[in-house]
This record gives sequence, C-alpha cells and structure tokens, in this order.
Amino acid sequence: MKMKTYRAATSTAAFAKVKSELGNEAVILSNKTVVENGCKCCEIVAAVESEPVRPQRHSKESVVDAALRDSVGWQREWSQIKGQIMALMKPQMDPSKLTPKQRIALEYLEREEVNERVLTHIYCTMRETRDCPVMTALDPLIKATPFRAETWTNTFHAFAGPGGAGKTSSLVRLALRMKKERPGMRLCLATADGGRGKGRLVLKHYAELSGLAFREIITKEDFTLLREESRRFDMILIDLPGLSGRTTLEEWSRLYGLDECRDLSIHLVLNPYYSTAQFERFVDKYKSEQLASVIWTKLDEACTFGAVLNMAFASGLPVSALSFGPGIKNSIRPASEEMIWRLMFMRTLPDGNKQP
Ligand SMILES: Nc1nc2c(ncn2[C@@H]2O[C@H](COP(=O)(O)OP(=O)(O)O)[C@@H](O)[C@H]2O)c(=O)[nH]1
Ligand SMILES: [Mg+2]
Repeated sequence: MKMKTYRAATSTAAFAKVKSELGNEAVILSNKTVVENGCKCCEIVAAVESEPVRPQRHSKESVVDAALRDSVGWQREWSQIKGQIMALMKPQMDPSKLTPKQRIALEYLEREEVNERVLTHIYCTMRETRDCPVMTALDPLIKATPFRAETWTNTFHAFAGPGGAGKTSSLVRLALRMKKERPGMRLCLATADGGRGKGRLVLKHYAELSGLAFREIITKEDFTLLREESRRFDMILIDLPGLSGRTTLEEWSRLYGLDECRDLSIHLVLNPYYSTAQFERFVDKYKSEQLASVIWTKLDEACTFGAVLNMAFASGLPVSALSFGPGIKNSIRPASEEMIWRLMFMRTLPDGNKQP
C-alpha cells in the first residue's frame, strides 16, 4: 500500500491531483483544510495498493508470443481437469434416466446458460427421488428477500459492484419506492464515491427533491460520524465506488471502518451478461461476511438469465431486487422467487414484458 499527501487551493483541484497520479483506485484516507504559508488549502491523504504500472511498448507479435508461451502450462492443466470432471459426470448425467418433463427443464436451463455445476446438482436431485417434480428440485436453489423496509430491518445498506452496474440508480429507485410506500420513513442517502463519479450529484439531486437526508463519506471519520447519528434514520443507503484493479471490497471496507459496523448489509449489484470468468472474479473480489444479497440490473438488456441461478448456487445469497430499465420510474422491483422463475423459464421481466 502506498500513501501520499496532496495539497491544492481547492478540494476539486486536490482530487484532480490524486486522480491523475494514483488513478481511480485511490482510496481517500483523510480530507481536511490546512494552512500553508498563511493561506488555507485542501490537504488529501490518499492510498493505492501499489504504484500504477506504466505500460511498456511491445510489438504485437511479441505480446502474442509471450501470452502463448505463458499459457501453455495452465491451458494443459485446465483442459485435463475439465476433461476428468466431464468424464466422471457424463455417465451419471444420462438424460434417458429422467422423465420427459425433467429432461426438458434441464435442457431449457442449459440453453439459459445455467452452468454445469448447477445442472449436475439439479440432475442429481431429480434422480434421488423417482418422478421428482421439477419445481421440487429447483425451489431450494433460489431465495428472494425483497428489498423492503419491513424485510431488511437493519439500518445500514451499502451497494457494491463493478462500475456502471447500476448501483447508484438502484439505490435511488429503491429509496424512492420505500419513501412512496412509507412517507414517514426517515431515509438517508450517502455517497462514498470519493467525489469522483457523477453518482454523487444524482444522489444529492434526488435526496433534495424527495426530502431525504444526504451525506458524503470521504474519510473514515465521516462514516464514524454517520454511525453516531444513525438513530435519526430508519435506513441509511450507501453508494460505494466501483472498485477497479485489485482492490477488494474487504480491503476497502476496512479502510473506511465499514467492516466494524454490525448493522450493515452489503448488496452486490450485477448484470446477468458478464462472462463466466468475470463472475468468478467478482465472487472473489466482493466476498465479505457482510454481503447479504444480489441485486440484478439491466435485465431488459440480457438475453439469457442463467447467471442468476449460477450466482445463487455459488454464493448462497438471496436476490433482493430486479431492475429492468434505465428510467427512474417503474424499472425496479423488490424480488420474489416467482419473478425469478418467470424470468428464467419465460423470459418475462417483472413488469410482465417479454424479452425476445
Ligand atoms: N437498460 C437499463 N439500464 C440501466 C439499468 N440500471 C441502470 N441502468 C443504467 O446504467 C447506467 C449506469 O448506472 P449507474 O447506476 O450510474 O451505475 P453505477 O456505476 O454502478 O452506479 C446508467 O445509465 C443507468 O441509467 C437497468 O436495469 N436497465
Ligand atoms: Mg454510481
């Protein structure tokens, strides 16, 4: 971890310095006004995991050669492992041992890009009990805990996930929904985006428009202060920054003291059309004891929904909300299990519209 102190006449200029030298991964450790040569200025202490790597110049051929040389080992290893797993599973996965209905359900899920791990699990469950109804095998795989004030009774809720996944918009839309359902609810919207993204302005705008409290978390002290005043609110929704590079959610949470907050649930915001490798990376990057649910966004832009099942199986997390449009109104719903199965088997979005 490398720490550096930056000073500039304004906080905007100081943030710009941090960004240009340390990049978007920099974590702000403190932000205060100091006096230098008799003038007030802004001092920011920021940290990055390691020095940004300066790109080296390589010819196209040398890049490809190097990549192929390095990949031979793991490629062989991976294809051997994969071959062995499939050889073990294939004889067991005999479709003729299933009822026609079970077979169709499995084929359907395979088309939806449900992965082999999950398909094998479903197959084994179906085989365990003769004539096992399809839904009996599938039901335990998906759990929904709808994002509503009465279901999620703890105060702090943070929205994590890759940049552009839909964290800020999901947070705003869920807050507005809850405020509409319970006008007396004391909601606070907080941004921990480090003053970089436009999400801060979006959040501030909707908070002001709807009479909700708005707070900024720039340093660890800001979060401590928010915890101290948390009794004033029924729910505090925190917009986390998209963590690029190698920074993990656990590291980030530790820096800001979020890990010490027992009253915090983290919701992971994802789109169903990331690649398999990307999902595996996310499971690692965003693992946390405080991770409590997955929010699926951009369902309207997806053409298969197997990822919802794959993620539920890999993480054991419930789904809390489903988002299916870019607009603020009528584009997110607290999740239900029925909605998810309708999505998976009928490609029907929560508003009843069908995906092609
Ligand atoms: N089509 C579609 N667009 C969405 C959905 N959710 C968010 N978006 C759009 O995705 C973009 C990024 O969303 P944002 O909330 O800023 O992502 P963040 O970087 O994770 O905070 C914005 O243009 C949103 O309007 C969705 O469910 N469907
Ligand atoms: Mg955002």
